[in-house]
Amino acid sequence: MEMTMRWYGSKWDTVTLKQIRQTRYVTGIITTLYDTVPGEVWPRERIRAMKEEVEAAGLHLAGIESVNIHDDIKAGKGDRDRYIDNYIQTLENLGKEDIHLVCYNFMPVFDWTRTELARLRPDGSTVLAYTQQAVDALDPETMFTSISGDMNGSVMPGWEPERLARVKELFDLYRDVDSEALFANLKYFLEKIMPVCREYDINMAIHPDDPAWSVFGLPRIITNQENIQRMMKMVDDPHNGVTFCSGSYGTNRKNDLPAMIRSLKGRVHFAHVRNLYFHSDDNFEEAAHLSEDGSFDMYEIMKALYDIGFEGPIRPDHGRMIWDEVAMPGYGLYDRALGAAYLCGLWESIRKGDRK
Ligand SMILES: [Mn+2]
Repeated sequence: MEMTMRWYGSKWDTVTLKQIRQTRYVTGIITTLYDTVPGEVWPRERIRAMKEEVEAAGLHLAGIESVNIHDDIKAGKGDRDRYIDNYIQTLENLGKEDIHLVCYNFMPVFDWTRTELARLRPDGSTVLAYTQQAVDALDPETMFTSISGDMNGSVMPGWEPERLARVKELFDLYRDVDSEALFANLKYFLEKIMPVCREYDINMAIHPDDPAWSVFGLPRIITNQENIQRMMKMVDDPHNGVTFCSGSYGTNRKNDLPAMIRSLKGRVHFAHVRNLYFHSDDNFEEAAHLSEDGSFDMYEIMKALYDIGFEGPIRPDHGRMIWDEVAMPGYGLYDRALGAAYLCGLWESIRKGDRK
């Protein structure tokens, strides 16, 4: 595996590539062209410039998170074929620049959803948190306003202000899209892009829905072992794979995370490993990566990745805000660096234990 960290680009991120390199644990960068919008073609020159910037800092560009999917594709409407052609062109440009991993999600309207971006913990750190009660008390527009107003001046991925203006319109677009239609639209998309993925050996890694259930009545399908197996089988190509995100699948406590990883042997192309602490089934907060601080057995998660022969990039996911850092919620340097060090330590002990 390669330890990586998500980075939004020098124009947006409070963390520098130099700082990431100095963690020493992290050698790879997961990034994106943050100022592109879903549906547009990523120019090859900009991809090359992004890669050169990462490499000039002594790091390796390990993959893209994300190339976002236009809502017309997810809803199966309007100009989806044109947007799929554009997506294929972007994949081709990435492939020509020797980039072979693309993370994406297929969530209608909302990306990941939290109801608090800075819940205070007893030690004075703050974390992202979710309660179903808070979601049930909000309408989608209020949700958007409250999330986008609480980001330490940053723009959160998936919560860009341009989207707020379109929330009503987006809900209309998905009015008659149920889970079955969403599966069909995902299949349609994947079948169209697989040839270019095969040609350039690009691994597509779908990110699970977060939380792993329907919010505001919108369908969500990448939520559990049964659905993800259905997705793997419906387009049965190794390039159709997953981002295994423990913090997203783990929102549903019925999901057995190590067992899910083992069922996805050969199809896990990217891993997000983080921990959650549950107050109840639908009230959770993002904990330190350390097993004891949350509800997941991080050793067993890493062991399952090791046992399936996982060789892709792995990254600590959202971190707590600690040591008075001011950064994009979830994306400060300090706690993610602690997470990276911890995950590297687990990996080394698992690897060496295996040799005995
Ligand atoms: Mn994730």
